[in-house]
Amino acid sequence: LAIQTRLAGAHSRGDISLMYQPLIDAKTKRIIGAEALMRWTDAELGSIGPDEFIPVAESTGLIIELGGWALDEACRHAREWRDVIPNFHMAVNLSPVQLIGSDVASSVKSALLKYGLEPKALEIEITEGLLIKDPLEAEVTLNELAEIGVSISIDDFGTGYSSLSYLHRFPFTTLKIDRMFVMDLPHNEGSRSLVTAVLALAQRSNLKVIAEGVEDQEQAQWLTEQGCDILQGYLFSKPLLLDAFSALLDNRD
Ligand code: G
Ligand code: G
Ligand code: G
Ligand code: MN
Ligand code: NA
Repeated sequence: LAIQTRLAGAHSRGDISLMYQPLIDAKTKRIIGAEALMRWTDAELGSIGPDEFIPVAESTGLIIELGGWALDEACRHAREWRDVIPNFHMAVNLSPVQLIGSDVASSVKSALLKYGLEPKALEIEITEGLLIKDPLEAEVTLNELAEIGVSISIDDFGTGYSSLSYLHRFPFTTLKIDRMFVMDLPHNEGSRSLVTAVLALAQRSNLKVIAEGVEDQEQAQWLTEQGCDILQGYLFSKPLLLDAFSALLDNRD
């Protein structure tokens, strides 16, 4: 309850921020984008992770305000960073609550227009919860987003209950392999065959693949050899504050 009360005023106090984790082109090992990740530091409660406060924000409906702000903020910086890296794209997490309970296609359109950002510079990440709970509503909203021309990725792929048929039913452009499957690569036989199968499926379906939680060179090399497009993880960088991310782009070789 303390969390719920404090969270209600967090945004207006300026206690909510975004961090940016680099997305790395597997072939060139260069930064080609970022995932925006929300952070909350409260004066009384300290720093609280999104795994803890996002569910609270979802159950109170506050996620619509917070998520709308995050979308705007991420688009603003994507526009700046696109001047530094021509094909830069920004990935933003959207909660199922935003997808169902708000006109998210309009918010996306406004944010792109406001900052003069090309649709393909924005990638919307969604988890599969929504697809299971309300597939009809999800289909309508995701088709609206696809119509705008933004990329749509399925986050945490492999951890939930989505069947492979979802990949065809919904207009996904990108699949993010959850770090649970990346963690034991390349030595664990089970992870290896799962990731190989996912990459083959993605190639046949024209989906881009991002591997999350890449922590060592061996994983990066194996994933690159198998045809994974984009790598994300502590090997390259942890999520960074705005200024640190800008500095990384300015100082790249
Ligand atoms: O060297 P530094 O700690 O700033 O690099 C952070 C990480 O970002 C490195 O692991 C590096 O591999 C990765 N990276 C990806 N693309 C680039 C780039 O274009 N320039 C630099 N300097 N680092 C990059
Ligand atoms: O940043 P971290 O890796 O700790 O994120 C943990 C979880 O919180 C991830 O599943 C991530 O998708 C989610 N998350 C982080 N930022 C946001 C956000 O802005 N909106 C939503 N809906 N989820 C987020
Ligand atoms: O949206 P999603 O749940 O995928 O958010 C990514 C989460 O994974 C963030 O909380 C981020 O801080 C975390 N993360 C990013 N890279 C790594 C990594 O290499 N290892 C681990 N353990 N966590 C990571
Ligand atoms: Mn994500
Ligand atoms: Na994920």
